[in-house]
Amino acid sequence: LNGNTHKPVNGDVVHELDALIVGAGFGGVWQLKRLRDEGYNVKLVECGTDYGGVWYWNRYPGARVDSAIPFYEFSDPALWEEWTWKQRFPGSAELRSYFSFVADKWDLRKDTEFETFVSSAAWDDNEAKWTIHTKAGKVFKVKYFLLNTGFAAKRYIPDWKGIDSFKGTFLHPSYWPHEELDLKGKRVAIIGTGSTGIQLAQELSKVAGHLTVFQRTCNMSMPMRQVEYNGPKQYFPKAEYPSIFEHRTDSFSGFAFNFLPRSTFEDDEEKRRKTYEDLWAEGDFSYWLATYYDMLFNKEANREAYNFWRDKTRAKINDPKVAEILAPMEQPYAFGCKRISLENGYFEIFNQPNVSLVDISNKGTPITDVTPNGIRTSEKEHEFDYIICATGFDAVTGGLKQIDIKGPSGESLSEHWSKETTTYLGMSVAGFPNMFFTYGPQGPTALCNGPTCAQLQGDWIIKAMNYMKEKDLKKIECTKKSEDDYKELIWKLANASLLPTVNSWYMGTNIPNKPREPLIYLGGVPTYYKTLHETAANGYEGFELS
Ligand code: N01
Repeated sequence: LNGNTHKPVNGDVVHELDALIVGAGFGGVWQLKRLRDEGYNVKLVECGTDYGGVWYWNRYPGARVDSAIPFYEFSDPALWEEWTWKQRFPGSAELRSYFSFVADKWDLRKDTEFETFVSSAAWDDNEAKWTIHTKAGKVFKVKYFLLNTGFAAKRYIPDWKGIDSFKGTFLHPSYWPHEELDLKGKRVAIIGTGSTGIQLAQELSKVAGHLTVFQRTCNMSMPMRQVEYNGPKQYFPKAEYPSIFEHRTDSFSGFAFNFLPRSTFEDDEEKRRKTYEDLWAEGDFSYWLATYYDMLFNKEANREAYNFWRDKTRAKINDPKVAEILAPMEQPYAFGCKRISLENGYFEIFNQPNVSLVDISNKGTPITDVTPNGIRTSEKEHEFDYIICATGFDAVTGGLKQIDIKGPSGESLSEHWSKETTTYLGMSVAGFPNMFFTYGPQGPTALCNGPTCAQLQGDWIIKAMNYMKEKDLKKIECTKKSEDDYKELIWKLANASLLPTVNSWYMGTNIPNKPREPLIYLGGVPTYYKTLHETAANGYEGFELS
């Protein structure tokens, strides 16, 4: 380490830095690059063995981003002028190659420590610094504690009885083995049909002897129009990139598209149908995030969007009983209020003889336990060699709460958030000075393209740190009032939409006993960006600086 070190009385070597960044995904990598450019003495620590964040961990077959390039990359010309993608929606391995390229280009490795899990952090008010401990016993003392742990740092596996008794292999996809698994001819179960379950099912249906998909709730997944590139030509000419990157923050979700400036029923049926067909044909999130502006807010408008999706989807499925489980005639929940996935032949796999679907909703045959041979539902025991538990994450807050972070009062972040999650601007918490996080609770997070959010929030944090430096200040902390007001805003925005009507990780309801609350800021990226800008322009309004 290049930072100053000294030995305190207890014998620990303490590494002194301006800032410690946790997490080597888009957020952490951007901050390391930017803070170093600004002259800060800073390190990045990561518990994996390489860069990539979710793409480091999620290497299951078929893992692929469903945000198109060039939106899903950094805006630095030093990168995009040289880098070319092989696919419009790159796979996990290509994304890891991209991160390696970025690390070399920005010379990040000398300031990154891998296999380093931050286990605790405590604020010392006298010194106005964080003391941070890693699992391996390393100690850092820093002015700023910058958490970029992402929304999916803590896996979730339901506590079914008998999991440990299973004699085959039980896997969570985000811990997929680095060596290839030979599933040829094997009996494979996938539990869960979120983005992960869908991507895995598409791939494993090609190799498994028999694949059984256990679905509790249908996924209103839409087609992904993949494009392959064999040379420098990309989806958009590179000459357009500066403008594309500049305008990412003008879009509700940090891409290039915005909702249509008219409501669903302003168009007659024919025009509406044509609009839906055009958006559908684009093959990315357009049908979700570039459709009529009232789709996420008005029940009837939402039903119209659902019905179009349902009919398109049912047309792909041969067996009407299977179609009724995958795309019910009666709308089961508000379209787009649970994360939409992009699929590539997912629904068609259920026409194959080696694939079956089990409805584990309350209307079907729920899972009762895991047995030595497989999975028991309320109907029967299903036997497997592999059980893949694609049941998601203690999303958004789980990764932060699993670190024992204590503010000056001695209260931990986990205690602070035990009944409800409170933040200011989705980046800071009252009682936890000089600590910021990105892509976390009450930011645009899940409704924002990852790199857009990483840059937007990272730049704001760095600007705040620069302001502190200029004014020779030591401590920045949001007030309880600003936190309370912000929470009210989060609820107000959510309540104006259909989001709270649906169970999903957006609302924290995927984890038993987790508070039911909106974890995402629903005002859209442009409004969020404006708020951040105004807060900074007003001398960091809502924060106490000393
Ligand atoms: O997790 P999920 P994920 N019994 O929480 C089911 C991003 N991502 O890993 O809907 C039975 O979405 C659960 O059922 P239900 C993306 O943002 C992106 O798939 O709660 N089933 C659901 O079907 C995504 O949203 C990409 O009824 C249980 C599934 O498990 C986020 O990561 C790729 C259950 C969990 O789905 C998380 O996705 C992958 C139980 N007790 C992920 N508990 C791309 O970019 C849960 N389930 C493409």
